[in-house]
Amino acid sequence: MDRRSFLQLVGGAAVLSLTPLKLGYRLAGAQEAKKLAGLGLPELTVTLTDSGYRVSPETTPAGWTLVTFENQQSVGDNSADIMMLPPGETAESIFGAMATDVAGGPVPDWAYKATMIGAPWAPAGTSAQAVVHLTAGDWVVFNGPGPYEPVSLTVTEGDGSPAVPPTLTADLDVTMQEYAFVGLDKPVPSGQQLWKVTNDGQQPHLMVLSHVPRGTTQQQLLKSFSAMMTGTPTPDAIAPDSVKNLGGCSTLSVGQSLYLALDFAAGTYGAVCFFPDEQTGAPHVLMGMAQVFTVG
Ligand SMILES: [Cu+2]
Repeated sequence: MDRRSFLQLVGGAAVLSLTPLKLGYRLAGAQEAKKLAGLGLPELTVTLTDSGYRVSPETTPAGWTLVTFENQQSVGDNSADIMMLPPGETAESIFGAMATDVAGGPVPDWAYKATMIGAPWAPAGTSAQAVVHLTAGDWVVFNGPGPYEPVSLTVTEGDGSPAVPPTLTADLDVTMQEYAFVGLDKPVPSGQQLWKVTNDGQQPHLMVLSHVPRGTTQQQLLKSFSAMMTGTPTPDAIAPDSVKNLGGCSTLSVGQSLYLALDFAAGTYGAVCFFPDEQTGAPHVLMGMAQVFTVG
């Protein structure tokens, strides 16, 4: 597998599960939403419809920001990439590069260097929330594999709000690195919770959370994703249609963190990264970046 498939791979999760989740997961509830709204942070809504993205407002102050991702598409699951434009690039130059990639070009170097702060992942017809950190500058909201125009987001100098939201405490810290999710080795309690997700590695990473059949093992999860993505069958694989993508976050660049609101029912889940490796071009899941965890 080479780096040309970057865009398809980053959005690969959307391809794997086209059915909105009906079991095992509840959306971040009203209680959690109220708690996050109560922080008094600036709010940003990113909406994805079948025709593309919208951001509201289009100009927002720097600092920690409550992002609501509304997935108003009719099928599938999705997120948004929120990226500060790399030096010397414009939305047009990036969009042009993305279009070239879809046609088979290499993964552009800026994909590994750009600042990307993550956004929540949500099945069609649902919404999800996260608290993310925006710095002043010109940003774009886009989606590699989707045929959507990137939309601009202008972040103005803030009022010097603190680097860490003062009243926000995570229930769980999850760290992404090459090639692992650290912090998911113990069972996670069910119900509403806030995860702090940090990229402590040397490459960008993302986290798609999927409901998988009860009792799925770590080896089975890795082998199953490998089979799904390479087309090579493996004997004890779980069926692709039993994997339901239901949340997570889009790409975080090196050193970035976000706070992700989640609400789990008891069951077995997998955290998976599809970002293409800088050296091999293989999605990180093929290099072992998938973690089974249990809830409840
Ligand atoms: Cu990764």
